[in-house]
Order: sequence, then structure tokens, then C-alpha cells
Amino acid sequence: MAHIYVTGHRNPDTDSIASAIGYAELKARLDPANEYEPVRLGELNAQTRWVLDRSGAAPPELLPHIFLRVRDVMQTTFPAANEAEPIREVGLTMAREDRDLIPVVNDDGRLAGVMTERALARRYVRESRDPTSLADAAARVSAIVEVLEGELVTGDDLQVAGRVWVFAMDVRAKTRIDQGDVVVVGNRPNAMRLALERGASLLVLSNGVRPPEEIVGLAEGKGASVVVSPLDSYVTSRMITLSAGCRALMDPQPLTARPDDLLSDVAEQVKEVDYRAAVAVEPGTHRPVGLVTRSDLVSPAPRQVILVDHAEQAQSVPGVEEAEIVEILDHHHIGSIETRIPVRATFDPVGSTATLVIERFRQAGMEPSPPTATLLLGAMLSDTVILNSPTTTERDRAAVDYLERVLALDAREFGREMFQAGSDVSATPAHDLVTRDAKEYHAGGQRTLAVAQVETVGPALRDRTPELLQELESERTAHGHQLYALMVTDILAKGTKLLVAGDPAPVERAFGHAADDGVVDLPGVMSRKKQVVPPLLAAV
Ligand SMILES: [Mn+2]
Repeated sequence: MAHIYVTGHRNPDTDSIASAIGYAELKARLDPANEYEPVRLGELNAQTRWVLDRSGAAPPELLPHIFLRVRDVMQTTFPAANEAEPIREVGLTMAREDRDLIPVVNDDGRLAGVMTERALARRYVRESRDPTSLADAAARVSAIVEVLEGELVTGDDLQVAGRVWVFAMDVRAKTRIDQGDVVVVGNRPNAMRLALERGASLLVLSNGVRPPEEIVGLAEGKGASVVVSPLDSYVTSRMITLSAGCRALMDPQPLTARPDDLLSDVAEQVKEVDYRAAVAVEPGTHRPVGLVTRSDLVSPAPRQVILVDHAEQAQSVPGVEEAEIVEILDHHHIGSIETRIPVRATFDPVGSTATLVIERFRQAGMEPSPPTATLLLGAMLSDTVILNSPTTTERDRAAVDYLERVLALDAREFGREMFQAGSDVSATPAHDLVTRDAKEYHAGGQRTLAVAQVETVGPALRDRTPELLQELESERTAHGHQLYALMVTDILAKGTKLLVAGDPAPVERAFGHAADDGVVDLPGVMSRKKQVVPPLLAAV
């Protein structure tokens, strides 16, 4: 099952969010074999939050990037060993599962190290000519019994950490057997007795030899253990050294990564460690949750994405150049996106991407869920400014009519409410409204003027005119402007109230009538750049 993200552009508007949610819903219904997840690339604006709220739909998750992460390639099923597990058991698991590395955990499940085939091999090749010792790799008597598939005749489950001997010499010969050692002998009661007398803590009898009563009694008296092994002396002694807990042989500082780390970063590090692998650990618990080996790094499948409402790389999700773009659904010009494989791409000049999503629902004979229908309606009304923008087409009108029927509501009323909620500046401080978007202009000589603009719907700011005029005047004097104006532009009523502080004469010359208590009504005026600044500059 593929996981395919559906995303609009950065600084998402209502169309980008609604189209991602709507198209993901449609794709999931048409293609249940794969997963489609709508995502967003940035913070939601006030209008989109209102529409989401109204629809009851959940906001999409933020997708910070679409580069490959460790979790996209890591193996999630793999054997792990407890650090007390005998080396032999771990080695057998590695052979059976055809692994050259397995993670080792402690009793809490936290990663303690990794056991590698290489460490196992080195142990034997590099073994010295000194007597074999368990000093660095203590083993429990019970682990030794288990590995030997032997039998404990007497003694407690102690930890043994001495040297390991095969006692093959005559008892009269000089021996170095000492306190705490492990001694392997055959059917030689004299040798058994000598070993116990010299303080061996564990006596292992090879070839299934049973100890005489007298030896068992002696061992009990000395606090030593006696084990019967079905194996010959050489194999028995070898198995004893393999009974040590694997912590003795593991690499205690393995290369680790977090599942959300960028794969490209981890890939470099994997190449630098001799076992060519990294263990993915869960942040916080440090439990191993994944394994990345060299073969997982060979041409990993890219993450998949459907782009809606944009086709510009710069507007898209970081890493899109490395992702697999599955499809593009857009109503803008053809952008800068490049793909390596052919993709289904739609660039259809209608008023909103949501219109295209609705058309596809209808072509498929499906109806969007009520939350999605509400979102898509909001998106269409947003992009077309309630079907008023010059980009509006008959197809947008038809889609809006359809959703009006589906949702049984008045689209124009809904759109008006949406714009009002989305551009609600009634609580924004006057200073912000006056300065946030202000631009300065030079009018020749030392004379400057400043013009700010705020977009609203309805009379939200009417009651605050005196407060705004006062703020304009204090900003004007603070910066020495000849004139400071604020355009309060109603995007639905399509007109501007110009609030002016400073010399009133240029305003009168520019617009043909005087300000009424600092306010000039300019019906049809929407553009600061085209309709307000040029006449003002010409008049000062
Ligand atoms: Mn759009």
C-alpha cells in the first residue's frame, strides 16, 4: 500500500487546503488500495480556519518536507537479543535469520548495543594463546547448562568468571587450576577431586560421565557446581565460552538514528561504520524500532505526492524535486515543476482548484462528504471573491449551484460570512492597522507621504474611524510626512474609505472632493498602486 500525500502550496489559502482535503477524499474512494493524506505546508489563515471550523473537518497535518526519512526505508521486523542472552543463542539466531547484525537490548527494552557477525568472527581469530578466561564475559551456570544441553548435578546458579581448563594431564603433573576456575574432565575421579580441592567453582564432566557420590559430596562441601555434558571435552569447553551473555561481545555504542531523521544524513554515517547499518530508536524510550542496512539504501522508493492548486517548485513542499509527483491538479499557469516520469497533469483555467475537484467527484458519480462539500464551496467562493473575480467561469457557477443544492444553503450568504470572519480586524490595534502594510512615497523635495491599506468586508472598522485618524496623525508627525492615509477597502462592496491625516488640499485635488472629517469615500477604488498613489503624488 502506497502512502500518497496531497498538498496545496506554501502560505496556504482556503482553495489549497480544501482542494487537498477534497481530492484526497475522492482519490481514497476511487483507489482504496492506497492511502491518500491531505497535508498543509504552512499556517492556516483566519478565513481557512473559519471554513474548517464551520465544516467540521479536521485541519490537515503540517508536512515540513518530503525528503526521504529513515522511517521510509527502515526494516521494522528484525530479531533482537537481550544482553544476557548467551553468545551462542545470538549467533544461532543470526545464522537462522541470515543477519550479520542484531540489536541487543537491556531488560527495559532500551538499546544496549549491537551484536555483529564481524565481532563474533574476530573473537575467534584473535583469540590469544593464553588460557581462555570468562573474566570479561562471565556466564551463569544455568546458561552453561542450557548451551551444553547438559544437567546440573549439584550447586547453585552462580556466575562464573574464572579461566576455563580441559584437565587432560596426570594428577601428579603441575597444574595452574585455581580458585573460581571452570574445569572440564572425563571419567577420571582423581582429576575431579584435584580440581575441586584447588577451588574450581564449576566442574563439567564431558561425554555424559556421571560423578561418583564422593565427588558430589566434595563439591557440596566446597560450594562448587557439577554439570554433566553430553559433549566431548573440546566441544564442551568451546560451548562454555559461548555461554557468556552477548553484552560481552556487543558493540556498546552502535550507530543510531531517529525514524524522522533525513535518510541522506544517515546514509553517510552508515557508510562509515564497519557493520554498515544503523539502528532506528524511538526518541524518549530508546527502544529499537527499525534497522537500516546498506541494502535498504540502494535506490529507495521516493515519497509520493499529488500537487493541487500550484505547480511551482518554489511554492511547493521542500524536497519535491526528489519526490515522485503522482499527479497535478491546478487552475494556474503551468509552473516550474519538473518530473522524471509522465504524470497526469491538469491546468484548467477555472476560478478555483476546488471547482476541478467537484467536477471530478461528479464525473465519478460521487458526492463529497458534507464537511468536504462545505470546504470546497468555501474555496470556490474565496478564490472567485463570491463569483465576482474576472477569473470566474460558468463551470464555477455550476459547481457552486451544485453545492448549494447538496448543502441546502445560500452560497452568497455563506461567502459573505466567510469573508467577514476571515478579514475581521475589529480587534486589531489601531497602530498595527495603520503601520503594518504602510508604504512611503517621495513627492519631490523633502516631502513624503505614506499610504497603508487594510482589506475588510462590511463595516467592521466604521466605529473606529476617530481612533484610526488619531493614530494616523501621530504616525504622520512622528515621521514628518506631509500626508498619511489609510485605505479601508471593502473587497465585496468594491470600494475604499480613505482616512487622511495631514494637509487636506492634495486629497481634494486628487479625488475631486474634500475629506469629510478626515474621510473620503472612493467607490470602485480597490488598488493602492493604480488608483490612489498616482493621483496623490500628482497633487501634492
Ligand atoms: Mn486556487
